[in-house]
Amino acid sequence: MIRRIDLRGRRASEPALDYRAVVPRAPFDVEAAVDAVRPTLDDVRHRGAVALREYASRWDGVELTDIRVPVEAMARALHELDPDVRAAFEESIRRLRAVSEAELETDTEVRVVPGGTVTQRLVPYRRAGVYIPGGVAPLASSVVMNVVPAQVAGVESIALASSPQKEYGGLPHPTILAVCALLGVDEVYAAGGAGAIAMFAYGARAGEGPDTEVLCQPVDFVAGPGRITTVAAKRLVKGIVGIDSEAGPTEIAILADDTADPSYVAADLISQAEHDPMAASVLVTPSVELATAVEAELERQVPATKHVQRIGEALRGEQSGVVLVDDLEQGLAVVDAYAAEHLEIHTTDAARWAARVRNAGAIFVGPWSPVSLGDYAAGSNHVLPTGGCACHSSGLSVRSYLKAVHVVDYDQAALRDVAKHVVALAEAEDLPAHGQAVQVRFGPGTDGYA
Ligand code: HSO
Ligand code: ZN
Repeated sequence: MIRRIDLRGRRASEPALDYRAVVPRAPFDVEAAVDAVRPTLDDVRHRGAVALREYASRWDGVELTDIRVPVEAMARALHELDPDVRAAFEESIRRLRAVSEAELETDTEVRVVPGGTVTQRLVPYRRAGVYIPGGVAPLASSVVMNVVPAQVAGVESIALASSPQKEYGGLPHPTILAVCALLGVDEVYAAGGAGAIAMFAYGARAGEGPDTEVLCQPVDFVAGPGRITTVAAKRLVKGIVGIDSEAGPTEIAILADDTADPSYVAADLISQAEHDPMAASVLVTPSVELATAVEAELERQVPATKHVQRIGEALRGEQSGVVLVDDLEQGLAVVDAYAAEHLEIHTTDAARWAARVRNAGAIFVGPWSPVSLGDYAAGSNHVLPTGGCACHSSGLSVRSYLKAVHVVDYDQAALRDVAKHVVALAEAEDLPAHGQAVQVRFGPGTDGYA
């Protein structure tokens, strides 16, 4: 069901960095998809809604008259939402909002010298576009995860797109629409994948030609998960707009010792395998007994799951495995090299091991903090870096929707005081006009001259 990778005894000869080469990793070649989506982006850029309607017909099998979803559709979806599911979303929103509000940083003003300050002002993007995939599993929880931090950051205009569903008369999935209503997002489009990303980046007109009315204004920042084509489209528009980190197939790594409960470990490995045949489930343990017990649990639990086919494929895939290590110290080096999107720690002193982890999208400590809790209702965000990107990137948060602007405010005396240094540095770089721009403010013979 799941392969074993035995790293025992190999630590001395291989520094931690080499573990990157031996840990299992899903092939996810975004570059290969870039060329395939480029024509779609150009098409939407030039033909706006006309192109989006053609794609809806070709890819989603629906004939759309309107790409923009009427607000009544959102209200209706919320009205029809199962009350238990509504209560669950409300709690999920409440927790993430509480965490996000606490994370909102304030501006920092530094008085560098008397009369000279530099302030870092945090400014939200004016307008953000959120894309939510609507296909196999309509991830309505991702609406919460993308929209709540944007709202807390103060983004004043939020547009959301999700692919039109034949089953629902060409509207996005009703649960997605209901969550939009719960969050007060009223600008929603029935547009999928690369087409939606192009619409956000370039804006789109309702018809062909520059005189037709605008369907969607361009945004400053695009967030949201998607298939490889959506990721490729985001890579192509990066620079025209800001984007959140590129998200590939989901990953879970579990660092566990012999105190771990094999049924919990197996269930958690299965939970993320449920997303995608390409999802990665990795157990790292020094305990052969635990490894054997977890493998037995997988054999027992997987056949009872609803999505047995894709779970089986994910667990059998080259991206998944049970990694045997000499001890937890080596295990820590391995999980750090792997840099999982989600890392669970099931060991004695789990919090102490967790504190030593450098690379992970999010860390789940102990037996009562499974990844599924974080997926829905912990208060943390489930949009996290995958594919080893946790070495350099963070999960989505309020900070993702803010940019920092330095505001420089010096008075005459403070500028005069530093003028000679500015002039010296300008001359060292052979850019004397830079120095002159300071010197011109002070007459000859003042301290402003070098
Ligand atoms: N585990 C996914 C998020 C998700 N799970 C949404 C269920 N719904 C990536 O972190
Ligand atoms: Zn999940």
